Amino acid sequence: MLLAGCGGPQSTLAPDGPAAQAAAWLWWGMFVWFGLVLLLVASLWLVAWRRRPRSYDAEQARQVGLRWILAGGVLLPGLSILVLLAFGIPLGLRMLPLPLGGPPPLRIEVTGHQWWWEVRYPETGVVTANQLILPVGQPVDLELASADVIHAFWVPRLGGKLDMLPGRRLTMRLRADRAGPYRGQCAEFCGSQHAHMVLAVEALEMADFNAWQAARRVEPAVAREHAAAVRAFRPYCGECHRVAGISDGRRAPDLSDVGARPGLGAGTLEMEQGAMRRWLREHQRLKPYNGMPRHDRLPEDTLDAIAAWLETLVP
Ligand code: HEC
Ligand SMILES: [Cu+2]
Repeated sequence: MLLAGCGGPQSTLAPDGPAAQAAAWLWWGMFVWFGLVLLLVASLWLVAWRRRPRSYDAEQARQVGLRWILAGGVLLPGLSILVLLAFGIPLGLRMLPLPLGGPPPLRIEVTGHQWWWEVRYPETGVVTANQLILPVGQPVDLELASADVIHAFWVPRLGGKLDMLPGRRLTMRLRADRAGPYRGQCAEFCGSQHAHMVLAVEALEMADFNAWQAARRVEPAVAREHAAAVRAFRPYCGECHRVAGISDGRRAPDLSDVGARPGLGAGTLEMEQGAMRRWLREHQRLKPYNGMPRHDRLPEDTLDAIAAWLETLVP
């Protein structure tokens, strides 16, 4: 059980990029150094325990006490902090968005909402939610912000953690060295559904990434069997949600590619058979107090028709 945190999709100890590698080194450095300090203190304690007590007069006792305070309370912590700074500052520099020699890195805007993630690619105008698609092997500058309270961006296998603050944009540079899914999680308590604020990260080979961006710029045509669902969606759901070419709501996750997401409700439901229908009917039970009202006004078969259409929205 003690080793359970040492692996898996969200482990800092399984880094897959330079920023995460630096954080992992720092972790191991701290582990070794504090292990040594623990050993030292525990050995001193054993020695003190086994030794016969000596008798001091008041002045000697003051001297000995002072020596321990200086060594154990000033020197040892001071040295520990110096070692950590000497080790940590160069590693920290690797996480900063410093200018590179070549062309500037790809920019992606990630905004935290209670309780979902908005993801924008300003260069192409592509928007998605609750998932972050990255190219492999490329440095990426994530511009982090919040629309309401303080959230924190953290994909432990790719990099450090950075707060997302209302009214400010902070930049984090990441690079994923391997293709594949990673898991991120809001890392600053942001309300009752904070735990249901998972970010599905997917690193794609450059060609696949470009293909995804290109596919996302084509507005999907609506098949005839979904026309009624779209008519019901546009005036009500469309107030909050955007679907490219259909509606332009900005208060809720962009749904233009919702059918291709690995989950719904930022990690609340896996995207499996029937998940969309279940989410639309039961979202306030599955994720209480989330920002979407109950859809009681809509007949259930309309809701199911909308779910069937949304499932077809894949890039
Ligand atoms: C008042 C605004 C509002 C309205 C109206 C609204 N939604 Fe939502 N919707 C939200 C918010 C906010 C979320 C994010 C909830 C969360 O995960 O915390 C959401 C989430 C969703 C999601 C999950 C997206 C994802 O990636 O996890 C789907 C699907 C969805 N809504 C569909 C609909 C449909 C269909 C309708 C109309 C029947 C609708 N919504 C009406 C605000 C709204
Ligand atoms: Cu949070």
